[in-house]
Amino acid sequence: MPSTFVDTEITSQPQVWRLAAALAPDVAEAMPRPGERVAVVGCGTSWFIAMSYAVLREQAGQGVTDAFAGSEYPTGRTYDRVVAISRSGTTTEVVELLGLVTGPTTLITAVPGSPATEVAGTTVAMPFADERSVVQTRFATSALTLLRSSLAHTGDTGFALDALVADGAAALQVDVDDLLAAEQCTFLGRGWCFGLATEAALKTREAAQFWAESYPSMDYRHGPIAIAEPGRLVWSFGTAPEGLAGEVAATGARFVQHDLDPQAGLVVAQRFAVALAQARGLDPDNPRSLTRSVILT
Ligand code: F1P
Repeated sequence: MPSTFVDTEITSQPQVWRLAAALAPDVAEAMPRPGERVAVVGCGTSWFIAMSYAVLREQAGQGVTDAFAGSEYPTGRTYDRVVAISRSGTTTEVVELLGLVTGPTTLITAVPGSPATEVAGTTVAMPFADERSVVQTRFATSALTLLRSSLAHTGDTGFALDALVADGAAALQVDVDDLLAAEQCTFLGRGWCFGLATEAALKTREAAQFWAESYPSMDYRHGPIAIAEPGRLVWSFGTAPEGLAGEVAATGARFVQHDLDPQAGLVVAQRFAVALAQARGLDPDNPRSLTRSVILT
């Protein structure tokens, strides 16, 4: 199998997460303070990372945190800070929104000097997490690592970097080959894991043109379970609701779950997406119809 940029980027994640976490104390001034009302925005993968962080920050008791797609930010509302996540810093919705917001803004990006940095109040740059593949993997998880580390600096969240890195390394060893014959996958998660499930589904659609869906785990019974049948996967991030594994098994679908930090669990799904793409003869670095960022004219 030819080596791809995304393979290298996926594999580098545990090491790059350490770099992202090490940045947290240096950029504390740019990050949301406990008690602030915060909106977190991004597009595509960056939005899903925003969703995960928003739940984690609220659960940590650090203040109201809402996540929006860049295009859906409610301009009538007032927040103490807007945090934008954008690997490229060129995504039109994000650049326009940062130009529009009058209060404090923080941009988390891989690229210093991008158009978004020119309109952001403060920029946190992580060039070490940038990627050659169109499909995002390590920038997204590194941004999440920075955000999780920042929360841990301002409160007791139970976040342990060494445990995360160890789980990330373990995720690189999980066998995904026996999943590749599946014809469909539904990813599930509760709380902050719903953002991860949504990202996992996007990854398999982007990289492999594969039919993948995502739902909050508890909502899965409210209709989507009708899709489950033999030959399909239901893949859960984090602890699954009581009884769900059995209900899925009763449909004949395969229930998939890994006993890892859910962020490391996402790494397994990234590897699944890339392996699926390669099994289908696709180039996961250059998916059809996609570009590194969406720049509207
Ligand atoms: C966001 C993004 C990617 C997506 C696609 C288009 O980019 O939506 O998540 O995979 O390639 O761009 P960015 O704002 O994080 O650079």
